[in-house]
Amino acid sequence: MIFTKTPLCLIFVVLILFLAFAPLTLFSADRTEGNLKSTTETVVSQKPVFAPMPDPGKKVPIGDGYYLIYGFDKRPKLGMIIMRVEIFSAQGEKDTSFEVKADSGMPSMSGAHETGEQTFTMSKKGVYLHPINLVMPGDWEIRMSVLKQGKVVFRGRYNFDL
Ligand SMILES: [Cu+2]
Repeated sequence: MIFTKTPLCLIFVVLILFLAFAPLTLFSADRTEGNLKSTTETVVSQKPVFAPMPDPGKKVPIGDGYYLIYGFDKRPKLGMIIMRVEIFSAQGEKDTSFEVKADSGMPSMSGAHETGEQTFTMSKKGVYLHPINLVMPGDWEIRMSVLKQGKVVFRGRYNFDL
């Protein structure tokens, strides 16, 4: 009698244990995932990512078929240079409804030369312009943000040696 009952009892106990702990396990897995996700989002919002851009003069896609072409008034050298940016639609029409911002500095001297994000001005010919002061030789980085109606649609960086 005992021998026939034991397996049934065992199965019953295992079943009850499973029912009792399964929801807990699911819940804690869910929570861990939520925590991880929010941690990642926090990191992203604190440190925006700037992807390396193609060289000056080349098309840089900025989403929705739009692209920009950036360059400088002269080959970057010590002193003040003017960065110029033009934005075009997929049809190749110039678009001046964006806002372009940039910060620049030396990655090897983080915080030493950064001016903070500054907004480009618009020339009569529809070119976004911004002066950048290259105060010493070495590695430089320009971090550019393109905004549409206040929202960032593109971030890119240009690294060069002086
Ligand atoms: Cu420096």
